[in-house]
Amino acid sequence: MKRIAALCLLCLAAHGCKEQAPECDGVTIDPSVPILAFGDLLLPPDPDDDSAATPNGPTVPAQKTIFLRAQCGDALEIERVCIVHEGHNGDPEVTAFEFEGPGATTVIPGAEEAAIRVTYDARSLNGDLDDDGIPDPDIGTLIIQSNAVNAPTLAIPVCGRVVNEGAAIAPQRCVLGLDIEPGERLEGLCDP
Ligand SMILES: [Ca+2]
Repeated sequence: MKRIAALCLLCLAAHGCKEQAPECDGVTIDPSVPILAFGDLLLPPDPDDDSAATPNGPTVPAQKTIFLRAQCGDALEIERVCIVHEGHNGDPEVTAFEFEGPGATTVIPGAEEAAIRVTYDARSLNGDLDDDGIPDPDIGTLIIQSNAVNAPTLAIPVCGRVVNEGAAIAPQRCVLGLDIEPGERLEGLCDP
């Protein structure tokens, strides 16, 4: 009887170890969401009062938060964070996405997480830039450069569109605006 009990304890211990220590060769980064899609938003009825939401839908500015969890023991070292995009309606002079979050060389201990809050704020309707009859969303990419082995350059699509109230238009596709392979590091994305 004693031998059976001892065997079972060994089983549990082995099982427990397997769950707590997944196979990994270094710290990994695990984003809470794969994309930040703001969807279709309306202009606020009073441009000077952002809190005056319309009854028919959410308005700009809008905010979403993504959490970055450090896994596999070691500390996650965030080197750079930025949002790459072409500006509202493709105009580089008009910023549509901004973020607040960890600055350069932020260290996140293993099993803890950092938050990045992204704001979408464009103050005119999105136009039809490619002449297919559908207003085109603003598409950006949130870039997180770190020492993570699974995604040293983590790229998160960020999308939003400002539309007329009651407009019946095709839903937007929120897709990554750059080519990156899993585990690949792209340098220079956050350089001005
Ligand atoms: Ca279009």
